Amino acid sequence: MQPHEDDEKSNHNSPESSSPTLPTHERVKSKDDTRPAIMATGNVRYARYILFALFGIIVIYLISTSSLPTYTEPIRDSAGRYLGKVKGAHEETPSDTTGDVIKPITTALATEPTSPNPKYDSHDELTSSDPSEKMNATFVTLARNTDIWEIARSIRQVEDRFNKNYHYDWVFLNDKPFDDTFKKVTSSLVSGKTHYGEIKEEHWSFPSWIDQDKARKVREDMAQRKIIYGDSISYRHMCRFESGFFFRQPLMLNYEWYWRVEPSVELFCDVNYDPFKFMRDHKKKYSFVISLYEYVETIPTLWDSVKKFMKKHPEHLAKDNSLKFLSDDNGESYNKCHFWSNFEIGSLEWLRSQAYIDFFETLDKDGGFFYERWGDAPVHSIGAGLLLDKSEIHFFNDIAYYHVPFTHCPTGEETRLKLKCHCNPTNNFDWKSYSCTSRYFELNKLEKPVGWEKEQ
Ligand SMILES: Nc1nc2c(ncn2[C@@H]2O[C@H](COP(=O)(O)OP(=O)(O)OP(=O)(O)O)[C@@H](O)[C@H]2O)c(=O)[nH]1
Ligand SMILES: *[C@@H]1O[C@H](CO)[C@@H](O)[C@H](O)[C@H]1NC(C)=O
Ligand SMILES: [Mg+2]
Repeated sequence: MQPHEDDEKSNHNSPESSSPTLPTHERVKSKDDTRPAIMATGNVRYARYILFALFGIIVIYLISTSSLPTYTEPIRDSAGRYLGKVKGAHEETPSDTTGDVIKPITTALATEPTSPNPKYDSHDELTSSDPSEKMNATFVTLARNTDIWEIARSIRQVEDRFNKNYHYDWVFLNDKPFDDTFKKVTSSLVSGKTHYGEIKEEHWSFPSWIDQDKARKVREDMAQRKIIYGDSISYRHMCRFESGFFFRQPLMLNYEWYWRVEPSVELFCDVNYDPFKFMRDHKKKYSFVISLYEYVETIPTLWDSVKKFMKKHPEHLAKDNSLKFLSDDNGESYNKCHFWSNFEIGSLEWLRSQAYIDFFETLDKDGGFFYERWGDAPVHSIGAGLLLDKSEIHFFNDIAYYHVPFTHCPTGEETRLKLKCHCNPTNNFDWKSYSCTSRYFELNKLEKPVGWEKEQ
């Protein structure tokens, strides 16, 4: 972030600071030349030079600082101090402050001769969204106390790139009580309200119908085959919880929309519009930034359960669904494509719908969270793919994201420059062969962003 901010500042300053300097300097000279008789001594002349030079420097200083207040402040301060200041400022005039944030960006680009001359195209509606109209939405993070420094990194990026202008709440969930350090640090970083929930036993344990011996043997076998997290019980509870329970935690019932954030993720670009509002305004229910193929060893019979559900509940299947994103043989088998669920912005109301609950419960009864190692990513994705119309699933090209080991860096230089992205576009995963995003584009008859071929 630091080098880019510096670039932005020097780009912005150079035309403004050099243009006032030259005329000022010339004026000093010509004034002096026209009055040689009055200003006789060299000393007086020197004094005037110094005075004018000082005046010039002050003018330049005022111009440069007054046009860039929103950038210099957050960079200098530590997390706590930064928060204190910005919180206060925003509480007073939330819409004004956000106006300040947007204004310098547009003027900087407009006056900069070598700027890429950005048009606000599709972003026009987005940048103009009114931040004072707050959505009924929250960030949500499942974490352990030991994840504190990793989640702190994630929060700081989400705040710097987006939430410092919007102040959405943040819900933290844990199967154990959060400790004081976790609460102190996270609440100092989040600009909205923070809430901490402890997950009840039924949502983080083996259901009664699971055969414990069978489950244990699976774990032993997966450990031998070196399947990642294959021997872990807690990872399975986590996947089942994220698949079927996070959205019905008491704290989550207070919201309609969620944005999931995991420890150690990165956001590389500014998000200068409200994605929650975008989702509502465009009738979206689920969204993603990265898609890929699932590791087949973890879900060998998942699709059998899905087929069972489709037979049992045909009434829940959306008419214009995304079955073709999930299957290459009209539903006979699963092609393993899924949206990566460590990033999600979605509708809690949809997850709480009878359709999704029936879907989850059918899967849960078959026990694959424990007899295999079903992930919440394929579960959410198949749910979204079958229960939602395909127009209700959104791909956020402009939200740049990293979770080990994949990066989504927006395709299109114009977008990257405008949003002050610091990701390397050659790391973008979207158009690589192991990504399913091309498939999503083809199914939805979307035009791929200009320049995608160069990122294959
Ligand atoms: N409270 C709690 N949270 C957990 C537990 N295991 C995982 N999580 C959280 O669940 C989410 C997913 O877990 P991760 O360990 O990131 O799993 P992953 O993303 O598949 O794998 P990584 O590559 O390790 O990130 C993260 O937000 C974790 O903090 C657990 O046992 N207890
Ligand atoms: C937000 O949504 C929840 C869930 O639908 C609802 O109970 C709550 O009243 C809503 N809050 C506001 C402020 O609208
Ligand atoms: Mg993770």
